[in-house]
Amino acid sequence: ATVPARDETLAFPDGFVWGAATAAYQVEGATREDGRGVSIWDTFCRTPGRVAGGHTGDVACDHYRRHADDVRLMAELGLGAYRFSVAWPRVQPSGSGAVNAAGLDFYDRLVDELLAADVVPYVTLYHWDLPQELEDRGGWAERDTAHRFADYARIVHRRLGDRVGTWVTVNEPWVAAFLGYGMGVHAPGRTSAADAFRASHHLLLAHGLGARVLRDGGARQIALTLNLAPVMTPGQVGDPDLTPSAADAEAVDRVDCLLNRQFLDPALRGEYPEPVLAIVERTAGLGHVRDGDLATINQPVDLLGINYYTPCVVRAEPGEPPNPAYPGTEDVMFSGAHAPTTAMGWPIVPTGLSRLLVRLSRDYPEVGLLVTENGAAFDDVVTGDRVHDPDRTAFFDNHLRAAHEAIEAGADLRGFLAWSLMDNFEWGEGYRKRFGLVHVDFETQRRLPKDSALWYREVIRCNGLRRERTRRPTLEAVA
Ligand code: GBH
Repeated sequence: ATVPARDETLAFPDGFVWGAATAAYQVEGATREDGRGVSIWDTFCRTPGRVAGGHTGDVACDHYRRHADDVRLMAELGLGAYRFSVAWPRVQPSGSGAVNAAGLDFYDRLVDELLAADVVPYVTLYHWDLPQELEDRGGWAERDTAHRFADYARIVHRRLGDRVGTWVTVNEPWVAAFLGYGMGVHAPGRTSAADAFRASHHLLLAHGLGARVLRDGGARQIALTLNLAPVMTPGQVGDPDLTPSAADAEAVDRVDCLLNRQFLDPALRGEYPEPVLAIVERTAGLGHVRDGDLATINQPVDLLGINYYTPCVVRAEPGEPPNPAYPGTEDVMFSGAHAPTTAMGWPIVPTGLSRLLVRLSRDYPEVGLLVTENGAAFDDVVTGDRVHDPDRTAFFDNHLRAAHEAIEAGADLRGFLAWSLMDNFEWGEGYRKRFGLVHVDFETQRRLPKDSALWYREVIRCNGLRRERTRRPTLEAVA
């Protein structure tokens, strides 16, 4: 096969990074193997009623044992990069002190296999699997956890830093803090708004302390990954009946501060937005925000990792009570977008990605941008050895077009990592929601690249998309 001529493709910049991502607890399994300690997700999964179907990550994709095959698969798909996370409890079973050599050995082998296959490893240090012993001492609501994270970062970097150039400190502090400590729908399942704000700050502090350790160790590229969502009014996502009012604009700004700028501004500007400080103060006080913390958090970073799935759609609704787990959201109505949704129920709004990227490059011009996650769950149809998932292909196609538009508008986007390499343990949803490019049969562990994976391989090979969409990007089920 030949690469189409440049003018037949929507070309991405030279050197654009194409890859896919996973996270340790979602794929590894082997939760009791080789000295791994217990994480808050092991505990959460064992608590009745927490995870759909009572599913756990005990086996997951059995990636801990099948890593060599999985790397071969990545090479076959032509991936240029693979973002994975290190399980803290494999490296330090109690979260501090003793190091478990077997745990580090696993990631060491994985990195070597990736490099041998020409797949560049991108390492995330924290993707939500906190060692249980640290949670027993207060978890992210306690400041000490940030210092323990810095020690752990040093240990991992010392072992892998000679071969791994790009490091993500923390994945999605908003989710870890607000879903884990505020709403209780993620581990550790706590429901205190004050603790959620404390956890947010300590996760940011962990990022700063970790980034400093990585920089001192000579890391080439350091990133923080945030779940970012453009905050939009219903009118901006296609509902013709609703035009934003001044009150809507205020609601949008407040929610943007809580969801996005609560993390962007400390990390990239060394300050909390005023409205966030006011909300934190009346919810949790500001005793946990110490002098010098913001300078620590504001370490130079090379990349901002963006996880984008769907916009946040809000409008003003005077009298609407705040979500008790999410103070500051009074007088705001969170509403769905008038758009088709994925199997998660998340509206599909590709323009949200272009809007977000352009806004980030305008407001935070110093930092390079990398999409560290984007993807969708659908109810895939397996027929023999094919998985027809045209909705997923259309999802990626449309989001990549949006990313391309943002690049043309000047956004410094360096790469795109699809979520996810393969179907895996989807947190509170267990195995019922499939985000993979590769289908996993959880009975047999057979891997089967979906049609979207074959399509993605072509995108990577051409470093771009065909100018003409090959099919209408509708959401109609497969014939
Ligand atoms: C990511 O988080 C995680 O990093 C990854 O591990 C996970 O598997 C993946 O997403 C898929 O879930 O209900 O319309 O208001 C995603 C963070 C936060 C994105 C909540 C969607 C709510 C959408 N998510 N958000 S909506």
